[in-house]
Amino acid sequence: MLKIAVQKSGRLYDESLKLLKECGLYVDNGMDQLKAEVRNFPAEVYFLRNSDIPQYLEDGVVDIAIIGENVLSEKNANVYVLEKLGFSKCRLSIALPKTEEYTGITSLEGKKIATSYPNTLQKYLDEKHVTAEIHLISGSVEIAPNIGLADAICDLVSSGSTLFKNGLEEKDILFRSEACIAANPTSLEDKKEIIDEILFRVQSVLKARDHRYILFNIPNPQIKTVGKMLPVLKSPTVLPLLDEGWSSMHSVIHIDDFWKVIRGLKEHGAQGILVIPVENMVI
Ligand code: PRT
Repeated sequence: MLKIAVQKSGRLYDESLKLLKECGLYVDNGMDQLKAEVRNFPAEVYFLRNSDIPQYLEDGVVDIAIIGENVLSEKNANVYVLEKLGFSKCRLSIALPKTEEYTGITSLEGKKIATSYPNTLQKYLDEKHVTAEIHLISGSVEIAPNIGLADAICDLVSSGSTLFKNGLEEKDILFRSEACIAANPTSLEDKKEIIDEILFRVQSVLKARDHRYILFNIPNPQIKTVGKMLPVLKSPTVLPLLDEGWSSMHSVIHIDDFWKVIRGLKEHGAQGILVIPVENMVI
């Protein structure tokens, strides 16, 4: 049995369960359940508090976890990050009231900084040879400067709207984070086969999310030119249409190339362009 930890509730919960589902793991979870079996895979899912997961992972209570890199870094957890997952992206930043001058982290020498990330902040200050007073706060860090508790804050930022609402400005980024899959080092050896299987599925799902399947009709004289425009995995599929002189071309493209490719196809006479999401991609 592979033991997988996910956040019990909060920002990581929905995406974590969605990913497991896309990987073909169907979790029978009811409300407020702490543990749930996976119906069709030898695994159990543990629903835990985000902040507790690094310890459970390090102690081997769970084998792998879906967790923010920021938490692993703060807890200095002895675990391996196997794959970044591309969601819950945020940055751990220094922010100050808008009116305060900031010319770099040395501006905070001798100042008070409120944070829920004392270890990451202290490490950063040490690297920069800055001495500052760290005030540990577990929530609503953003209000600290307004109530005179601190001169600056060090907190997670994603959209920046919380900082804005509190009259603060992001000045420095200490750390960029996103959700990842992390593993206990011993489990990586003892349960290598099943962890490899999960990782293989996750990588296929992530790859598929970045790609689209396209198919279109094209006049035969344009096939070669259009073929060169498609950054395909191997070579595009070309099938004859009933209408003489026309073919149907199929390919898979990366979303970053999407609009450029579509425009080029139209310019070369492509018609009936269909774009389809890819569920899984094994290459
Ligand atoms: O209670 P538990 O221990 O389970 O969880 P938690 O309170 O740590 O969890 P939660 O759900 O708040 O966050 C889980 C994870 O989501 C974090 O550890 C990060 O990896 C990730 N994440 C991504 C964020 C944010 N973005 C984020 N913006 N976590 C918190 N925030 C907060 C931030 O602290 C600030 O208060 O959102 C506010 C700022 O957001 P913006 O959009 O206004 O900039």
